[in-house]
Amino acid sequence: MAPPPPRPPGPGVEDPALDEPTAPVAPPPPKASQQGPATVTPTGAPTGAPPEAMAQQGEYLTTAQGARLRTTDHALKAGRRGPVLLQDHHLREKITHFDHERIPERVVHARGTGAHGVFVANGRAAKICRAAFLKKGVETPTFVRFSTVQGFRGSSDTVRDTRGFATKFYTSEGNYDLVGNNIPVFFIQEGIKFPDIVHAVKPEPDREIPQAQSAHDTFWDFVSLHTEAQAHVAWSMSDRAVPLSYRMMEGFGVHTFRLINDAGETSLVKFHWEPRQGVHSQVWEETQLTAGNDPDFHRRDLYDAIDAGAYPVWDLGVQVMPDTEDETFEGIDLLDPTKFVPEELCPVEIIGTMTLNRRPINFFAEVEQVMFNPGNLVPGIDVTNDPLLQVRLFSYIDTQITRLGGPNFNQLPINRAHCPVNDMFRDGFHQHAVHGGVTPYRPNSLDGGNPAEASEDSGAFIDVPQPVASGAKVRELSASFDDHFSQATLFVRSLSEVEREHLTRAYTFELGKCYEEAIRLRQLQCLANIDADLCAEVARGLGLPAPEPTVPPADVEPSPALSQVGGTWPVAGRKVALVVDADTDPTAVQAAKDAVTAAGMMAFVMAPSGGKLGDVVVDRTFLTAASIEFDSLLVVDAPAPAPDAVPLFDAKAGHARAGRPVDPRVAKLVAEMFRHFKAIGVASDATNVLTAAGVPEDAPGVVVGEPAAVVGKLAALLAEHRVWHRFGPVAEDSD
Ligand code: HDD
Repeated sequence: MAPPPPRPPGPGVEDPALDEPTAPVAPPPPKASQQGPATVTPTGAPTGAPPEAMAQQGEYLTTAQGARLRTTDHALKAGRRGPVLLQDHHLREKITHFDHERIPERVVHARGTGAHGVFVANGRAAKICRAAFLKKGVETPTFVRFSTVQGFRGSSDTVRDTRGFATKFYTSEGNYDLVGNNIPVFFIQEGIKFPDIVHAVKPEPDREIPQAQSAHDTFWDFVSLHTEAQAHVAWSMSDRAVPLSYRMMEGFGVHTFRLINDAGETSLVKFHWEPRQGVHSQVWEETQLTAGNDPDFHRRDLYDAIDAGAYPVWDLGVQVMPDTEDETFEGIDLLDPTKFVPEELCPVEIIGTMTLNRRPINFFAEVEQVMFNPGNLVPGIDVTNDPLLQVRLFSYIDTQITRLGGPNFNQLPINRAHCPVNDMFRDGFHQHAVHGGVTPYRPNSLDGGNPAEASEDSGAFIDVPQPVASGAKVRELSASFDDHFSQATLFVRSLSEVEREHLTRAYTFELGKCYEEAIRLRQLQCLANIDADLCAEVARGLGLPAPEPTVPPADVEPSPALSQVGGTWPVAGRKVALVVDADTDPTAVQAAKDAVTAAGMMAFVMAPSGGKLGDVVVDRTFLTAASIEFDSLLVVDAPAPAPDAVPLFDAKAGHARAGRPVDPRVAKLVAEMFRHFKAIGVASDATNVLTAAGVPEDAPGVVVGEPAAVVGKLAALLAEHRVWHRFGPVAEDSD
């Protein structure tokens, strides 16, 4: 029989556990890779305190007022067994603070991930733009937040969705925010419709489902009625909406912006971020498995890569177009945000490079509290009359008042400009600055006239004096906005065969999830106007008739630049799993690992259980890892089943097809990677894993040989991202 628990000490008896104060411990210094942005006051003066001094100070636990605390584990009570006293000021401050820890999540783009970086200009933009940060060789600190749009803050990373790509440049002339997406067109032409599209895509209001999905009635109801959305929808149904990682996404400023140079000449531009890592996506089944296996997949991937020193790099490019009176280029209305300009018509010129090299120190303080605003502009960059952009200029400041609790959000360290700020804004909730002087107005005589107004020569932001069209006030758009289908057609016809197949399945899947047949039929009508074959294929999948077009599909020239397939890309930072058994020779494992690392990729040793094999650390076990985590696989040794070690998996299933039995978790891993078009390497004496997984030894993208030699072939396959021809000319992913 177990001994009875010790009796609590009676009234007035000291509890020995309380008697021992804990030994003083200095706060942990921030890691070298995690320095915060320069800390300056909102008026630009250095605070004199390093960033970490804003957080934990001193060795002792204190109240918020700095009084040292005896304990934070026991409330003040009227006797050991008595009620808790209202008098306990520390208890109340602790619980009150906790009660208010959560802030409203972003109304869109709630789920996101951020990192610090640096942008280096190559100077090629200087001829079109006077911005100081675009002059040759200038280095500018940046902070980027990637996001999904539709889901809640706790939703999964790998849902089908547009991704946000928002960059803050802390320039010497003020903060410049490029608040873009990974898709170059937008759902709607006017900002006034933004609440409507967001209401339509968010979970339906009666049951609040589905989470982070567009595959439901209200979304398709909206986009089939507001047919201007069809181009963005086509991109959303493509592989672009299921990126493999944030590192492998393009970014687009979407709108056309107006740049002005030192000579006062203007041009119209579209911004592009081009990842050096290539533009790569997951296949559909992979996204679904990832959502369950690792909902934080994209966040983890970004931070793992930065920690491993595989810093992601993007080139910033511009398409430069003449600033003509009608603001069109090759017949494309540059003010219509549902249109993009094909690179074949206007090439992208690279003007600088951004490297993300630092994780946030504290996710809430930085990623959650960062705010972006398309109106954060610097001299040389101005907006256009794009009716979507114009409304954004209002929305982003307004939303922070609720989200960040008042008008002083620009004073938060992550949002502060790195140049002097002297703004005459005063007071308000959460005012951090101790403003001196008596004249937050100007002109004044009492503070010596400070602050002064700048001239163009002293760096003032001058709005481009663009003529405004005269005419009556109207709630209308120009006729060029009426073309809703031609760019969807252009996009669809530019895809490779495998991408086109994925697109068809995505439309069929999403519309198949709608309950209302009228909505499916209406969207099929839109597809008929985009591309008759696509419409017919989707209609067949839905078991519905394909309608005739109401507008004949446009006769467009495809843009090969839109396809993600057919090139080769660097393999640096790609992830390779090395499968070994519990008794594999550590020398062989180390040799395989060295070969993977030498090829610039990341190696993860995967074994039946954790610990070490000789001196080689086991990074993943068969229980903790999943195929979705890796880009490629090398079976160094075929692991036999170990039923005792796998209580969460039915070890009797799946391994007994033929040959030596194989751990079924490895057979599953290989089968999934095979279905997902991933390159698979197998040591010559481990081919029984292929048999167990039902994978033919001579299938495309399966390499058998000595592990070190196999690595080179895997790298070559990985450079093409996936083995798309594995299942014949048209790919068969398994959804
Ligand atoms: Fe927006 C957030 C991108 C149209 C209103 N938007 C937000 C973010 C990105 C974009 C990347 C996340 C910023 C962050 O990480 O904090 N939004 C776009 C793009 C658009 C666009 C590329 C079209 C080209 N947005 C748009 C319109 C409106 C908004 C038309 C309103 C009329 N967007 C917002 C917002 C958000 C936002 C509600 C939510 C949180 C925030 O701003 O700070 O104000």
